[in-house]
Order: sequence, then C-alpha cells, then structure tokens
Amino acid sequence: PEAQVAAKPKLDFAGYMKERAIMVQQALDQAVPVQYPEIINEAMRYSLLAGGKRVRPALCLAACELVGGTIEQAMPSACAMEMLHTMSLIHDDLPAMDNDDFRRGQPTNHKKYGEDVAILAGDALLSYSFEHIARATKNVPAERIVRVICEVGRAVGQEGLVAGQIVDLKSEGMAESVGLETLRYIHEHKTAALLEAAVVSGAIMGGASDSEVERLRKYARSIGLAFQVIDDILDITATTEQLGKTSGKDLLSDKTTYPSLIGIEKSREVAKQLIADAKAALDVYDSAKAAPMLSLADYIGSRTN
Ligand code: GRG
Repeated sequence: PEAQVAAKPKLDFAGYMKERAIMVQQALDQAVPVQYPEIINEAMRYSLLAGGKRVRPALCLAACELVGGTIEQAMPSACAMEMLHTMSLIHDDLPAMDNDDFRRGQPTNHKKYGEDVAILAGDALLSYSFEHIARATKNVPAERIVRVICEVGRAVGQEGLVAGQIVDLKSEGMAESVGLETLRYIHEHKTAALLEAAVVSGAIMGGASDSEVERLRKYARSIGLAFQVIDDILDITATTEQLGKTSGKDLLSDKTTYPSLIGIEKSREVAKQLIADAKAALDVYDSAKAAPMLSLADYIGSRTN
C-alpha cells in the first residue's frame, strides 16, 4: 500500500490573529494602568484599547519568532508599536490635521476628551512607548534593546512618520502637481516606516543576524507600501459604496492616491506585486516556519478593512 503522507498542517490564520490580538490587548491593558492623574491615563487607554487590527504587534511578534526568539522577548516592542500607531492616529484626527470625528468605531480622542487632553494623550503614548521598550523588555541583551530604540526613533521622527505626514499635509490641495514619486515618499514614511520598525524590532529582539534583519526589512518595506496602496483603494471603494456610485472616478480628483494616479486596476496589480516581492524575500525560510509572516503578507494584500 502507498505510504500515507501526513498532510502539511495549515495555519488557521484567523484564529492565530485573534489569539495574538487578545495577548496584545492584555499586555497593553497592564502597561497603561489607570492611575493619578486619571484623565490622561483614561484618554490613552480609550484609544489604545479600542481595538484595531493589531497588525503591527502581530508582525513584531512573528518576526521575533521567525528568527528563533520568543513572544516574551518582543512583547514590549509589540506594545510600543501599537502605542505609537495609536498616538499617530490621535494626532492625525485632530482638527489641525485630518479633523476626523470617528476612529475605530467610536468618537475620536479629541471629540471625547477635548483637544488639549488628546494632544497630551498622544504625547504621553509617544514617550511612554520608548520607556516601555527599555523598562519592560526581559531576557534580551541591552545592546539589542538600544538598537531597537534607535530603529523605532528613526521610524517615527523627522525621517519617518513625521516626514510622511508633513509632506502629505503640505501636498494638500495640490493634487495636480503630486506625482507618483512624492506619493510613494508619503506612503513609505507615513505608513511603511512603522510596519518596518515593527518587523525589524521583533527580529532584533529575537537575535537576528544583520543579514536576517536586512532580509526582513525588505519584506517589511514591500508589505508597508502595499498596505497603504490597499488603504487608498479601500478609501475609494468604501466611499463609492457609501454614495451608491458605480465608479470611484468622481472622487479621484480631490486627493492624490495610487488609484487617482494610475487607476484602481493598476493599483491592485502594484499591491499584488509588492506582496509577491515580500513573500519572495522570505523564501530562504522553511515555509511552515515562515507561515505566519507569509499569511500576514497575504492578509495585507487582500484586506477589506
Ligand atoms: C509618530 C511622532 C509621531 C507623530 C505622528 C500624525 C502623524 C505624525 C502621522 C500620521 C500617520 C498616519 C495617520 C498614517 C496612516 C496610517 C494608517 C494606514 C492607518 C490605518 O492603520 P490600520 O488599518 O488601523 O492598521 P487599525 O485601526 O486597524 O489599527
């Protein structure tokens, strides 16, 4: 009789993400307790614990495990990624920036607590994220922790998120003159930089070699840009659905996005290619071992929210 070959176990990705989100939620809940002065801690917790897909912490933990590290080694960095992401959303939603009323299914931080508290909640999350990496990381040599702090600082500052945000803000109302190169700059800095920091910090905490870090950085840059190209597509398809239109064309002119420059179909192709590039960067790993990172790339490429 033919030898029975055991079927390769397939990753239950939805279950995996749910489990990771619960772990991260618990760690964040403990990291920011309600204490005096309650108002600021409550405002931080209001946005931080409101859900979200938790893609950045999931990437951080998965990268650490892929290079042989443990969840415990990367959890403080994973939480820091979510603190930074959340503070960028709080500040982005302010009237001086995007002026949004709703985020993660609830009123934005400044709608609930006022602009003064929202600015401070963002500031506190920013500084606390670094403190948390330094203070809460256990069983990792100090040298790796310092490297991570440096990576994360670069990713969010004037060479990272802040750079992307300022170029984006200053391009507003200039849709005609913003080309693909500027748009790519905005996306790479506003969105991809933090996804890259998530992957790279997880890898460093887990003890990755320099060449492994650079391989994972390549993966992260591709999924990061894909993440924002998909965001642009979702923006248009969601608004189009809301307005009951059959085409997003009418909405293409007020803001420069990938679809407004190259069309929805071409944008989908770009995203697909970026996801393929990201997965190719991991082809040196055993596919079962790399399954979470490969599935995360597919998830980012096919996400619908
Ligand atoms: C970081 C110091 C510092 C300042 C912030 C305001 C600002 C500077 C940057 C804005 C960056 C921004 C809002 C980028 C958009 C990123 C993005 C694609 C958000 C949506 O992310 P998801 O889909 O959201 O992962 P959830 O809610 O699922 O977490």
